[in-house]
Amino acid sequence: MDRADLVVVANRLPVDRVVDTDGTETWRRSPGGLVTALEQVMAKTDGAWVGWGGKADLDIEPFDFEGTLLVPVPLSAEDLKYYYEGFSNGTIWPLYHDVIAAPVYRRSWWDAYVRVNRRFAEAAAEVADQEGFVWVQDYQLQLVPQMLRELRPDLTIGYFHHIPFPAYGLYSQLPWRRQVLEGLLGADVLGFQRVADAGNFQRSVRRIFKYPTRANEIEVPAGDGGSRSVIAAPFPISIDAQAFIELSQRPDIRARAVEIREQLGNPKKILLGVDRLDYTKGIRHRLKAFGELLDDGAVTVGEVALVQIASPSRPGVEAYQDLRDEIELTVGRINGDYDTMHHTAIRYLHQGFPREEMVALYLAADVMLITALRDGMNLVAKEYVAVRTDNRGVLVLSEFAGAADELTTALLVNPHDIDGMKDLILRAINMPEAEQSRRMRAMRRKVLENDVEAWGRSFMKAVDAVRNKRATGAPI
Ligand code: GDG
Repeated sequence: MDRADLVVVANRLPVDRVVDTDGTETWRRSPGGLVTALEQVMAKTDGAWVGWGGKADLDIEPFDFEGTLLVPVPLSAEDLKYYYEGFSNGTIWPLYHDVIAAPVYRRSWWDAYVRVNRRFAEAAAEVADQEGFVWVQDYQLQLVPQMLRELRPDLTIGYFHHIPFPAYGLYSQLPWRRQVLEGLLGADVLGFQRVADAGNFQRSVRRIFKYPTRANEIEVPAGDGGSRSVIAAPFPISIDAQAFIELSQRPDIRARAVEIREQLGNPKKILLGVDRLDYTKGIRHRLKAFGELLDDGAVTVGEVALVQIASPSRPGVEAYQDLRDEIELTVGRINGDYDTMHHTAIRYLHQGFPREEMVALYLAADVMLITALRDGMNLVAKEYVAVRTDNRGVLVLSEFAGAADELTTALLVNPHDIDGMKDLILRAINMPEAEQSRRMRAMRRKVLENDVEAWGRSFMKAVDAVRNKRATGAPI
């Protein structure tokens, strides 16, 4: 097998399997954000990508896709149930999002997590070139850095954590808290979304292992009696802002934005929510605030419409099934109380849409509502801002989303404070254009300057610093 000097390891490969009308199976680039985020980094070298192919028991040989070697990792139905739906999304996801839902601690899930992480580490060890760089992605693979270091001490290893890292008081619940930290500390560079996430991680390391830390560096004892320094720092992820701007300029997409408003019955103000259907996103809180505004008579159906896209997510996990039921009951009640023959209060769509349609929705929306209870970054916030080239529109943004650290001129909201959220929604609906423009301009500057390419560059700069020090034999 060809070896690669840059290897990305992620839960999923960056492609989806598609079956043509004649029954032949091909691969298509997935629309996901991670793919675009890493595209520019990958384009510069002969890269490989290790990940699951998207179907249980799919066991196929590595293959080339548009210049990248894709290395499929087979996962059985049981692996998916225990490692993916179980430990990743039933234990780590809720624990790391401040226990919004109760994490479940099950030893059989942990065993599967260890087993599957080892499989990913072995696949990466096999494909990485001598002294190459391996970049591990996200919470499903926290043990891979250390496993990989043991297999291949010559490699430089990076890890990026897309979700929050919780405070020690919560993290310490995890029965395997030592093993997970050891796994992560196998990396040379650990990237987090916010300053607070990197800080929480460092504090957990200090509390559990007593390793000394200085600024972004952690001194980890090495086997030879010496030590090795691990960088743990914030690298806030971003979007391909230019690609979104280009879409927003397309005449067909602009026409579609106008059409969306017409199809909603030409309300004066369109409010929009776009989320994976996930309990971290605060969809229930948003609906509660909007429902109360209708009850109070502060907004009226026909004048204001809320469009809520809730893209289907993790349907195999019980908490997601319950959330869906709860949201659909609430939407049904509100619409039942307030819809007319011509207008709806909430246009709720439990569907995924092409990116073009998402951009048309962003263009149509006067107010974007992001009310996550906890969110690593929230790319939707940055996408909305990027496409508002006329500097109009209002972003209501949760303080608990990573994006709030950068988009400081959004209307920042505490989604737990329903009265506060109602006030802010009204303020957004009534905001004068001059104020919209002042706030939006500042946010657009941030997103355009700190796009995903800049994110990749800054992470790679930290990696190169480690590699250079190693090459010159200087202590890291
Ligand atoms: C995790 C972290 C962090 C959504 N529905 C559709 C669709 N989307 C796209 C959005 C956006 C992406 O999916 C969602 O990204 P978010 O950042 O909002 O949230 P998560 O999925 O939870 O992502 C998060 C992120 O990783 C990156 O590090 O920011 O905090 O939780 O790009 O536009 N895209 C299309 N159709 C849909 O129906 N085409």
